[in-house]
Amino acid sequence: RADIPARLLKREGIGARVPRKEDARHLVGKGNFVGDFVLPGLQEVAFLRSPLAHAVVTGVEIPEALAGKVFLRDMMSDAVDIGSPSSVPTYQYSALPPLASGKVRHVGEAIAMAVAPTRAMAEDLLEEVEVTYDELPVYHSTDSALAATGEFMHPEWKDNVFLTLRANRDFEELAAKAEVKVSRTVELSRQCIVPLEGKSVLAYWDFQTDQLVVVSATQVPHLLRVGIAQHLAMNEEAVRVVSPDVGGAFGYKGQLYPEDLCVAWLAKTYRTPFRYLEDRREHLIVGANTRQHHYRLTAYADRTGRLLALDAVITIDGGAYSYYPFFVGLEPGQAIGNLPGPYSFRGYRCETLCVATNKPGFMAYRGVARTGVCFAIELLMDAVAREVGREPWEVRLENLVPASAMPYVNVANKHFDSGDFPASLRRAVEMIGLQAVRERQARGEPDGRLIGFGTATYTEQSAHGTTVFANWGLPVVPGFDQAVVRMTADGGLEVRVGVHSHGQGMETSFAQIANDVLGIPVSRIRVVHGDTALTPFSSGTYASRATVMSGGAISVACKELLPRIQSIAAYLMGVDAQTVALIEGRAVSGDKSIPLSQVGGAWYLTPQDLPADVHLGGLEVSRAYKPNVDTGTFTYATHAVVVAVDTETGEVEILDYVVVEDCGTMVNPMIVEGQTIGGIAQGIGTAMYEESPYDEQGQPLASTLADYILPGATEVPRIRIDHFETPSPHTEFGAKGVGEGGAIAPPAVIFNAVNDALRGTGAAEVLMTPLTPRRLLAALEGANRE
Ligand code: SMO
Repeated sequence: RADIPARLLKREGIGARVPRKEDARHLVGKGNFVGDFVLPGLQEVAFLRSPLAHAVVTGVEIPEALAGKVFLRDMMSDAVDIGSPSSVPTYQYSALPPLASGKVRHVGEAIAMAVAPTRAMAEDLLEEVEVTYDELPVYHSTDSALAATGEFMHPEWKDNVFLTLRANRDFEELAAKAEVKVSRTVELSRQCIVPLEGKSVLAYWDFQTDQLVVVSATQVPHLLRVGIAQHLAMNEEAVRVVSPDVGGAFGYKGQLYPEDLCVAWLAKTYRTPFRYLEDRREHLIVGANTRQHHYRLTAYADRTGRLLALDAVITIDGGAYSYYPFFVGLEPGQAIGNLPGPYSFRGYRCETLCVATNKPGFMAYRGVARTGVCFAIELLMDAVAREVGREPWEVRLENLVPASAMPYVNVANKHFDSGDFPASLRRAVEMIGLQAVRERQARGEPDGRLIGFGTATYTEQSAHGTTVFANWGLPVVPGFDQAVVRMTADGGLEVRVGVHSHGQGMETSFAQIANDVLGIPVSRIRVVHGDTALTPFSSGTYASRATVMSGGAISVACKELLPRIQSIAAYLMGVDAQTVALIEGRAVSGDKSIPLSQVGGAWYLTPQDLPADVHLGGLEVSRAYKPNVDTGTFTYATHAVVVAVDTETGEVEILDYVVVEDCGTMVNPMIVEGQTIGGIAQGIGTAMYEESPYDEQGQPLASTLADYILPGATEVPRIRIDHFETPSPHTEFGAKGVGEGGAIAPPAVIFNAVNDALRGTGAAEVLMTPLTPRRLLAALEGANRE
């Protein structure tokens, strides 16, 4: 291939800004979501939900006329409660019934379901159902749950703690050497995940294949299939899961939910189609919650601000139930493992409690615990800088793992593979023009607003290997992935993967990966995903893993297919296979070339044109792939922001936002930027707007989008992005994963910037998300009183 101009080889391959193939159908409203399916006889499902947060259900009365239309748990004898097993020591198991039996443990827990031709009719049926309750004490907070002395959340529990994790590495010894000790308590509020499309599931019986078909908005179609088979006592081959277009997932759609099981059970039992579509109010009340972490932190440093040790207690409000298969230990595990961030200190003590309360269960959300830990360590880092009287970014430079130390194993046993953390920080500071910002800050704004600068650097582990999952004690631990690639008779390519694309642009970027190896135009490469009948097993799309894992599998499969295509082409052209290159859908050797349709046509349709030995391999390859280490890849980034704070109204405006990120080899920089900006929009929501508070009775106080505030276009500033591109030494083409990163740093940088702006006002400091005007004004008032 030496004589082929690089321009030709790379036009659509890895690194090209190829427009997203999937956008066309969405831009004209032709996406195919669960809500779009039309099936004869389809019945819609509605759930009767508990108005109480904690109660014994003493009776349910269903009028006789509703027999066969309204269902309770005890009618579903072949369904088992959703399990959430984990072998992590200290973990207390919770069973999540598909419909409540005996007890309800949060407002909105489903007690009965009704089926009817429309959702409205199904809801009307539920009006006829009478439920009686005996109220129980409500654990509305981790404090009240920890104070409980009896009537714990689940049978056989000895307290209200899901699990406790502890780490201690050389803490006492290194803390004793510190000259400076800085403590802070910081907190992130409970929030919802709010994908555009809520939880959605449709199920029917396919009599032709004799299968239960579950069409679900899921990010883990194969794991959902495993889960449904296990929980409905079915053989896995009798279940097919289809995941069509999905309107965002973000962690919310990685679980087997009670509603999935109920709808699947109806279709299995009655062999007619049923569907449930979560509405927005249900999402805000019942949908898995996220982000709520509480940190008590102490940094031990020398007089220059160099950290020696970190001490932390993390408390996570885990809600009422642990889900399947990614149990409630995911967040505490990621929190204790990632709190040390990208820093090089060597003393670490941490205790992490995950407490059960009367709220919906807790789930990872884009960034998985790292939004919390980044907020915690980065606010603490600024506090240390203030204590030692230095620029916060300079103190960070002292503490970041330097490029010369790579690869580096940190105090929490994270194996950083490559990259230059300090350089990303320096570049971000340069891009934001810090000196000019400081001058502007000192000058003062004409309108009296205060200017502040904040920065944060984080790492994001992806491509977790089997041993990492196994250490979390999960029931499913596949740290690998697979791809099937098949050349068609007319020279096109089909790529089958078990991960699912729901906004990430994989239909484009995966085609680019195949194009990079086989030179087939992206327009002739079809990426098939979202159907367990058509795709190889995969644990699914989460943890920013798809490009590294499935992308890697596509690449190795294509590399195995390449010589087969070359040898057929060589025979047809009468040249040596070594001389054949594939470019833009043609096999090229010297001045000879043939279209790949001749290669495919010869193999599939006119094999008599080929010698027998060319046939053996075939033009379809299935390959499994995992990176060459189990410890994953580490994308990193520095975010930096300038804000203006109005101390009269409490409003904060983001004036500038820059990102310097390194996700290794970029398959499509345009998609990397889109992912980063989308993540930042969600991170701004966490930082400034989104909150799902509960009162002392466990009642959710934000149940519509009028009181659960999301950022819109006017709240998201223009974001400037620069890329470093340090290939991972451990992955197929150097990718590290980027899907979630953008959502990690926004709360940290925005709070650091606001606290920087408030420095002149005395002791005012904001330490809890979201940064509403009310919280900011309260911090100012509190400081003035002191
Ligand atoms: S929260 Mo993500 O889907 O790992």
